[in-house]
Amino acid sequence: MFMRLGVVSVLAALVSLAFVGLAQAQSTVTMDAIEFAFNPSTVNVASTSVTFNLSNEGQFPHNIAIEGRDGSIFAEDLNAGQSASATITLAPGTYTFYCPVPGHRERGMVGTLTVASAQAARAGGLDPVMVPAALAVLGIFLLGSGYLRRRGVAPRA
Ligand SMILES: [Cu+2]
Repeated sequence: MFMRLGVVSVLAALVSLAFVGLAQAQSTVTMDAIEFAFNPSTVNVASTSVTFNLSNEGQFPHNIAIEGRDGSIFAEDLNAGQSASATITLAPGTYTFYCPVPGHRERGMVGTLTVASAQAARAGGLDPVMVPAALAVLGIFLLGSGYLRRRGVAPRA
């Protein structure tokens, strides 16, 4: 009975950690563009596949470009009131992003995007793929050891 309670609490702790891991793996950047700023202007993601949801809350056209990457994220600049979504792949690292419409970057439409590697995401939290895998392995191990214990051949825990 004592053993079973221990297993249940360990599993409960792992499941709650798994949810923490999923929360930290979020790879969607939701931003507003106004004159002349992105809000937020500092964003962190834990995936190399990054989805940008941009809503133009300003009067002028806006877009997003990333330093060192050709072209704008959205094929067309977003007009006032428009919103759009696009997904790009970025290697882990820290990037400067800005509005490519002439003059907007200089007026403040610039920000910082940090893409964490899977390894860094694990260090900061838990990897969303590894956690369920670890839970599955643990479950198989627990089931197996319980089975063996009933057979009287398991080593003492
Ligand atoms: Cu702009």
